[in-house]
Amino acid sequence: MANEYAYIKKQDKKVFEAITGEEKREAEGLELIPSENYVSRAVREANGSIFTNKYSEGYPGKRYYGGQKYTDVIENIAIERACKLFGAKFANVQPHSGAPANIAVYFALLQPGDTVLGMDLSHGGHLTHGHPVTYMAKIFRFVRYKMKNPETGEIDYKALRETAIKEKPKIILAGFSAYSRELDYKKFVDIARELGAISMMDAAHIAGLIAGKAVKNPLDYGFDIMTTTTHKTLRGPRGGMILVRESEEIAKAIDKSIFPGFQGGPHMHILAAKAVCFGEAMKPAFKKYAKQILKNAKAMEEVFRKHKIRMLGGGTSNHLILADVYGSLGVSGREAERALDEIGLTLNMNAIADDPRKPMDPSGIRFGTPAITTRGFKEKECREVAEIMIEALKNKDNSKKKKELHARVRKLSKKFPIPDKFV
Ligand code: DSN
Repeated sequence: MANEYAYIKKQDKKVFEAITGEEKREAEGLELIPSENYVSRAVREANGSIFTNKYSEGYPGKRYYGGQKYTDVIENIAIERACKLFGAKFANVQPHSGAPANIAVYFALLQPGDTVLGMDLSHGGHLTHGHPVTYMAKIFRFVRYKMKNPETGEIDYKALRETAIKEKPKIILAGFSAYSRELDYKKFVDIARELGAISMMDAAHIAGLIAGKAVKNPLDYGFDIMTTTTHKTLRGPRGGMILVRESEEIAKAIDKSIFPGFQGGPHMHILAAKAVCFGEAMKPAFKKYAKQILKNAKAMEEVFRKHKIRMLGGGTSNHLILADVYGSLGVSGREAERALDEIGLTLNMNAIADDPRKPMDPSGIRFGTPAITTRGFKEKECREVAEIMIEALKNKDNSKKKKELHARVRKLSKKFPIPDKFV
């Protein structure tokens, strides 16, 4: 470790130990949570920069505090790069994360009681798409669509259209956090246009794949709005962003909704890190990275198929796999998460479509390749990781076997250290 934490070390031993403990955990294990990644040193430097000191409510050229010479530079760079990367006319780069980005869109465009049509959480949607436990569900009315067939992952577009005709949503929302196939964007946009609804894509999981042109760009298919986080496949700092394809009216409503409607001052150090991350994502190396994420996920899929483990959607077309480990191996999602954690593989338990088990101990595990691809893993290493996972699950009570597998994980981690730079 460099002298990176010299001041914390002297000043606050407990925090220092937690930071260095996490550093070791990340270095020695392998990160398979599909919504996590390793950022570059440049992103971390910007994230830890002096801009954390500054208040800058408002937008470039229209702030409520003085001293904005450099904040405006940062925010303008971030906006310009975001628009270019995703082919959008407008970008708001201030959302603190993905949930606030989605919420700000709802408040920008809806009145209390208005309806949103989104993907069911248990079929891959996200909490902020109106799950009953969220505050948004108390304010707006959320109705749902599902997959037609969890074995293929195809969305039931016919039912989606019928529900839309019946429920008259103001927003038709595509996007997911546990879905492994590509959506038919044209169908969403056609239905929204037919019914005069706004089309919104939550691309949090796949923004990096879109930026790297490894998957289709929903904005090319006419989506009005695209929200995302910046810390998943996009490999940037923890944060969010809202892109508007072309409507100035929508963009203005969203800007007002973020500030002053919902958030206070933007986190300018994070905006600086977003600008750096977007700069990285514009480089040719990022395209290679995004494509490798998909190849690596496919390599893991092959191994899971070979071992006859059921995958929701029948496999993957993106960066993640949702495997029914309870149905296939009799190991619950929670047991699987724990067993794999013990050998240095981090992933998360996840409900599967129409899960017979409870959310806190579901049937599935969700894992993906964005982070290990950042470490330089190719198909060969990903196949090995998949084999290790399955062997560990089959031997979850065999401590000798698990020790052996842990050593293999350590060896791989050592061979592929977390890189400092990508461009
Ligand atoms: N927590 C994120 C994920 O893991 O998908 C989404 O909010």
